[in-house]
Amino acid sequence: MILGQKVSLILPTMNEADGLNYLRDKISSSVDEVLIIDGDSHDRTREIAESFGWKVIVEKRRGYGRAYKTGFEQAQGDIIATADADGTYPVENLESLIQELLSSNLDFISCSRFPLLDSQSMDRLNQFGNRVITAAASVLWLHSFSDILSGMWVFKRSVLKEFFLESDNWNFSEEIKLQAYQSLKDKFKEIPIPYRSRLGETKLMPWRVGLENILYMLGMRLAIK
Ligand SMILES: Nc1nc2c(ncn2[C@@H]2O[C@H](COP(=O)(O)OP(=O)(O)OP(=O)(O)O)[C@@H](O)[C@H]2O)c(=O)[nH]1
Ligand SMILES: [Mg+2]
Repeated sequence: MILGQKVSLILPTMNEADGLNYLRDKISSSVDEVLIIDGDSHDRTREIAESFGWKVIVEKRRGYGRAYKTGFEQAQGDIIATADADGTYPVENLESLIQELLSSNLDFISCSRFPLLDSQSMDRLNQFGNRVITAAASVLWLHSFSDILSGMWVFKRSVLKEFFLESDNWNFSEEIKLQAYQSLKDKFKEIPIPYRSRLGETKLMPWRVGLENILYMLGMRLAIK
């Protein structure tokens, strides 16, 4: 609990045993529930999460967005926080991010990885892709975004009713931020965070996903999606 608000942390997983082990001690004691949305991992992800007392929900339907939508249906917190389960995002900063959310009367914080504090933490291709896709979002929405594909968000659960989240796949990350910006305006804010190198294997094919991200965004802007 932080300032009387119950906090849920949602971590989607696909074979992220190393990441979960690493994150365990970093998660603040003010997080009331940790929800693991597992896409049928075949390593020790589920076993490890259960041994930490975290709630494991198996979501066999594939996709990053699908995992989050299932997590949002199950989360009990007044405040929802998200992060990859690969150790990249600073879950140790959650308490201060939530305090900022509440004290600044925000509804949705998207944690920006840029400018990267450690240039080694993301490979060159991903840095380039993130910049191009974020620039495209900024032009299309006439708003200067700094990281449209960040996977760490902190928001009031009550705002979910304002969103219509359609994507089941990687487009989900931009979709939720763009909808948050559109519906919440100045109650949406990007806040810089440090980003670390990934533990374990990536689940993403960068060229294909990058192209899909841009097409999805165009579709959203033209209201085809
Ligand atoms: N439940 C579930 N989780 C998924 C799925 N795909 C990816 N994930 C998890 O979603 C998170 C984001 O995936 P990543 O592979 O880290 O993608 P990324 O952050 O864009 O790329 P990296 O640079 O490799 O970190 C990780 O915790 C994955 O384990 C899926 O289909 N189902
Ligand atoms: Mg990741």
